[in-house]
Amino acid sequence: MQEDLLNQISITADSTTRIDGGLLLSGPSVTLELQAAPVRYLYSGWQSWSLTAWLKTDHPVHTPRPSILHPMQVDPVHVRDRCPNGSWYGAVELPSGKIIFLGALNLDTHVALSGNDLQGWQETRADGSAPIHWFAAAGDEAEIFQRYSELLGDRLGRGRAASPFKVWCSWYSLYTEIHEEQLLKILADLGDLPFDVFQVDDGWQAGIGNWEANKKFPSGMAALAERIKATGRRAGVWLAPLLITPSSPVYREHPDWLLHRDNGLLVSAGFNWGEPLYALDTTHPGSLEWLAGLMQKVRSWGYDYAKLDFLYAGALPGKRHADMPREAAYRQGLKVIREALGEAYLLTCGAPILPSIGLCDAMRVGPDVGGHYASHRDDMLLMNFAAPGVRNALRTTLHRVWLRPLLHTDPDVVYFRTVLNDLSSSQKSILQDLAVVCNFKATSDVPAWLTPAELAALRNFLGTSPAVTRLGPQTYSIEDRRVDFAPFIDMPAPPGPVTNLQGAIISGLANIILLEKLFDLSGRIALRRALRNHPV
Ligand code: 9PG
Repeated sequence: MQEDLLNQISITADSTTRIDGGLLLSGPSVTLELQAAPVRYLYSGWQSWSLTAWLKTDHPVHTPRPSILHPMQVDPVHVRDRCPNGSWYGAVELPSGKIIFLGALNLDTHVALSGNDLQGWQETRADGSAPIHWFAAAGDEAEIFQRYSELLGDRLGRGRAASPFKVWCSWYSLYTEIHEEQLLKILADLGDLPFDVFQVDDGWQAGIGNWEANKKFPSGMAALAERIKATGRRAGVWLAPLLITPSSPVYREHPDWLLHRDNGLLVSAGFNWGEPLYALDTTHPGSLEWLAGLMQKVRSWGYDYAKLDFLYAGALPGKRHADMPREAAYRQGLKVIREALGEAYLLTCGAPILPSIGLCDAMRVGPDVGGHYASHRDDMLLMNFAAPGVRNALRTTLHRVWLRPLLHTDPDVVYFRTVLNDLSSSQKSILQDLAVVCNFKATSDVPAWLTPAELAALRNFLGTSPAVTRLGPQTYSIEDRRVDFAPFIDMPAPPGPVTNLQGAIISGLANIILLEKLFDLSGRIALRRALRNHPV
């Protein structure tokens, strides 16, 4: 049946070979000429947080706001493309309901729908690089992705097979307001809850690019790892190793390690922590050596679970010490990191998807969750679906469950608490169901914030492994319950002209660095106040 459909499509490629489940095409650019105008397009976001979803083709292609966040939320190279498009792969749904898929088996590739042509091409070719291969298929979405994941795994490798850990992560309760004494209190309060990993998130470091304990961790990071391991758990730690901020020593001492533009200025990797962000050039021998040393240091402190974040920075477009395509350059850096981490478990986050396959054990496959479901500001004014929030996280994660044979798919944390949380009980449960579908369980809930019933629900969640079966697109059975995620992940209708104008104004303000800093500061003040009212 699917072969028939592919026979009806005229294909332009250097070569076409029939393989199990579809066609193997080769060539730096290929085209599938479709017979009818598609009704939906499967957008494939570049990195963990980027929107990935089936969207209607009669919706305009939107550019998320504000642009200052583009490098850290989407692929900045394609953010203003007007055709439906995505990184490495794309698919269309024809009016008949049939799905046609085109996916690259090489990095630095892109797919777009131009008129009725589904096109794939490689952005940059390195001299003498291997031929580019593509998988083209038609038919059932789940079967197509099953086959695509096999082909990718054969080329890029797979994570180490052991089952994922149950993780307590500090971020979604305490954010950057973590300190030693408070984390030790939580560690003690976790008691015999079956967490395998206690993961210290952002907030322990002296600075981004300055990976030493700050004043809030007076005993140091090795002592903390020791205390964690004494409870029988793995010690986990967060780092953003490929980011450099102006306040970090690397910025002052090794400007040549940073990713530059052709005009000699630095490539922006976004804006966060009240500072502009820059990227390490992962082809520079100096930065590679520094990265390996950093990973060895973290290992020597006793951490054997690394959440490495903001990794997209290594794959941004720019001028590199060694001239090579940006994703190949990133992969070279990740390989060095992986080797230096030895046996430690590696969770990648903010990571370009295909270039990370085979070099990590787990990957965050959606944007951050948060104590809210969705926001008018992000959905309607900014059209930003990479922003933190449960609906954004559900939507993108569900479209990436197909990666499960290749790595552990991290959907981000779930919540059981009512304290400092606006989610309804059905929103909390659907998020818990997502974690079960992804087979990755984590929370940031502070035991002291949980009622006895919430604590019992958390214990039950961690202690059980319900059977999951996929029933259809976005529908699963979990034990004997049918769970339909579709109503939870609808895309809001595009904004009207007035809302759009309001959004443009807000976005313009958000692009002003001083206002970004104020926004950051006001967030911190609100958080401190909330934490004062809710002691851990
Ligand atoms: C720590 C956090 C947590 C979290 C990560 C990541 O687009 N953004 O502005 C953006 C900022 C932060 C962010 C995601 C997106 O969160 O996903 O789990 O570790 O960093 O700072």
